[in-house]
Amino acid sequence: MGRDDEDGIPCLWMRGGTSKGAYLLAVDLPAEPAARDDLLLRLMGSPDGAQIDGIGGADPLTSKVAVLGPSSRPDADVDYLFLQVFVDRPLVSAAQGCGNILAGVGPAAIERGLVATTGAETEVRIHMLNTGEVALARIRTPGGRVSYDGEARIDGVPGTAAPVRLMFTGIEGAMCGALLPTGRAVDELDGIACTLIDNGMPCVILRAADLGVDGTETRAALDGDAALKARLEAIRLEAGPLMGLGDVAAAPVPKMTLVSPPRTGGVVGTRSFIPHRCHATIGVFAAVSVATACTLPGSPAASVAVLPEDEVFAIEHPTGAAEVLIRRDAAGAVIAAGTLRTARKLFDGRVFPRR
Ligand code: NQM
Repeated sequence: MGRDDEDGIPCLWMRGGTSKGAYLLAVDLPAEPAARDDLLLRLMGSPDGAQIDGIGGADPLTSKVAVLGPSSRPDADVDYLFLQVFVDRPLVSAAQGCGNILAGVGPAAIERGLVATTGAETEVRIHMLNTGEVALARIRTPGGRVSYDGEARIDGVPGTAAPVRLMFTGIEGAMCGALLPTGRAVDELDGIACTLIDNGMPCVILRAADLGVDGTETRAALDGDAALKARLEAIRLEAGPLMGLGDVAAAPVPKMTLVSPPRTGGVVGTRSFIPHRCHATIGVFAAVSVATACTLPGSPAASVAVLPEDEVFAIEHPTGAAEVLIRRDAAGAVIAAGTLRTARKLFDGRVFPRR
């Protein structure tokens, strides 16, 4: 039992995009990963489906941690390690990044004095330790303070808030080493055409119709479909080694994303499994990976997608659409991506982990 268990740990509880999590400083946590993860499990209240004895929200989307520290590379301002704390398993994983929690990193880094403001808007270069890439975030900072209020709206979050613009380059193959780790836009797994892709997030992308659903079902309906989930998990376990991720039985990646024709004027419809529960919306890097798959001729996503005239890809999800910006070169290859998110400071205090 460490001193922190008695005195509490400084913690910012924030909404980042359509997720929520604890933003902690590396200096306040044990340096050794096993001890750190043990602390985070106790802090979130895992393993327990209700996370009743911790601050986790009993959902993978609200059981997230951002660990922040001074940048370890000269071309960035802050280091960000994302950790997924499993709800009902004693597991903490760094095997994925998170673009939603990323939206809160700039504000949290400024709040904690890791980054100084530079005017009405502050650009924060975020070194994403999970993948090694640097993301660029633009944060509103009038009068030297983070402003959370504003006019930006994202589907899945009620009301409006200050915009957080995020830009990424060089994220292809972030975890798998290549955009298409098998070298193909289509692989057949368990008789289903799949795209195994990683443009910031390892994803397996399959047509909903090929699995006997139409892709407009609610999150609850899909979560209740045990046969569908078993089939998806079988495909996922087969995909992991093919994607260079090894045995993924205890890993949160790859995500499994069902695609279908767009219904509300967007590019494509999605239902994303992360990986064992259906997402309420879709992850940021998952949306970038899906958008990229839509541009690959012959892929399951391309077969149902309606590509936009411009760079804005609206990726439809259960509660609306996530807009991602996809920049392509003359040959059609994706060279940069971005998105608009919002974030909000919900609570700043000390958290007392269960002993
Ligand atoms: O794909 C959930 C989320 C995410 C991850 C998940 C994310 C991303 O919505 O970048 O944002 O995929 O587990 O927070």
